[in-house]
Amino acid sequence: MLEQLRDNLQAVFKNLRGQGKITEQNIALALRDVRRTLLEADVNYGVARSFIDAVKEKALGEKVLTSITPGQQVIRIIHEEMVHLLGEAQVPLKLDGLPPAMIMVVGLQGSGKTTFAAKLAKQLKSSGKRPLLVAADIYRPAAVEQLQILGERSDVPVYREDSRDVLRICRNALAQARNSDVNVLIFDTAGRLHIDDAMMEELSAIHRELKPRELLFVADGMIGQDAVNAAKAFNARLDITGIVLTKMDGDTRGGAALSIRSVTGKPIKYISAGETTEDLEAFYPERFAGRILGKGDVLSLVEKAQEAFDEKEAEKLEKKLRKNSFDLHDFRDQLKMLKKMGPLSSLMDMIPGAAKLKNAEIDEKQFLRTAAILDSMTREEKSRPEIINAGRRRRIAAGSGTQVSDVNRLLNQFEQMKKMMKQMNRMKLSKQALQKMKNMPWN
Ligand SMILES: Nc1nc2c(ncn2[C@@H]2O[C@H](COP(=O)(O)OP(=O)(O)OP(=O)(O)O)[C@@H](O)[C@H]2O)c(=O)[nH]1
Ligand SMILES: [Mg+2]
Repeated sequence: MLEQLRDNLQAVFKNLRGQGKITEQNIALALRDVRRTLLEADVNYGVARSFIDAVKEKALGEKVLTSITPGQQVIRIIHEEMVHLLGEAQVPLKLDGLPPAMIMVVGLQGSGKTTFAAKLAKQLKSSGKRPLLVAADIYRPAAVEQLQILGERSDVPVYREDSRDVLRICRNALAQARNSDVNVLIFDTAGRLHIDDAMMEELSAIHRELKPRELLFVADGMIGQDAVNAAKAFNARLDITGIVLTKMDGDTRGGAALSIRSVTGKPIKYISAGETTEDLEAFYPERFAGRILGKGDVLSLVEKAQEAFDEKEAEKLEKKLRKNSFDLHDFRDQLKMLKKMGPLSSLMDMIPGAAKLKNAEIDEKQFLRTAAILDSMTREEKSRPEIINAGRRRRIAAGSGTQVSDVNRLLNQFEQMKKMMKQMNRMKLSKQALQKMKNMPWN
């Protein structure tokens, strides 16, 4: 999914990261590349422009240039802005209120409405709802049959009727639902080749009468800006409540995904990347941005570690971790290497979910204090931290010009770190990434 876009952005980022010192001009050049990449991915022109403007403004306003990792900061801002562009938070379906909740599925011909309706029905069913699919496409020959088959496959009932009056079919379906235990109705409507007035009026009529809680526009992710324009037109007529992006498994360039929220002001609620039920996922802007940016943060962290650590050291350490024989000698070595990697907070920022670890508060001064404490320990103490009793703690504190509480804190930190490393061990990362991440002393 979106490989081309991701690869192109990664190339720009690599360039940015490689530069120790970054000037305003470097940023401008990098952003020009990002903009070109977005346009190549078929992102709406206006959307790409305001995206770049927003990133530029933040980058120049946030003292990025004087930070120690300016390249990283720019990438972080791009990530933030991308999450913003995609809508920030996941927006769930509104199914509350008096049952049955009604979901109307609309969109251009062949965009994947019927497939989506069946997938959604199945997901809702497995989450305990009792859905009914309504065959409201009476135009395309075999459309009703198709829904019937997909419904059977999903084990969800289908309401169908031999009538040429769509509004009547929908009305009857609702009546039937009210007389049964059905609590979600999903209307699969007819596709249009273009925005067509008569058909749009038909949808409007259903919408006005039934007032469905959700009016989902299904957009074919492969057709890029055409999908965005169609979404805009549907939204203008029908005031949609959300968007479903389909065919994200194909060689979609990503333009529709990145523009549609901004152009319509409506949230993307689902993405579908294949033809089975499992391929339908709720849309999370943060995750999606992560995909586009290639989980860049974790990768860049690994890259950073690669620069500072020597391969052999890393292997040695991994062996120790495997055997769980990581001790304070290693801790001391880690601190030395860590110094080469720059400020801790910037590293923390790069690990998803590590922000909370900041409470561990390892600042630069403490860094030196920690090193002094470690240097005041005997070899044996470093190899077997468990022997460091109260008397030894007092001696170490005196020797390093610190307090016993500092020594205690360090030993606690070391314990925490070992625990984190164990957790890291369990993370499903590539072998190489794992190896590098385990080298992070502050874990
Ligand atoms: N690869 C892929 N194909 C999909 C996806 N969703 C739907 N399709 C395929 O796209 C084609 C059209 O899907 P339908 O669900 O029939 O689309 P529709 O919008 O209901 O079409 P009309 O009712 O004719 O307007 C079918 O061949 C589906 O199998 C998807 O996420 N990925
Ligand atoms: Mg259909």
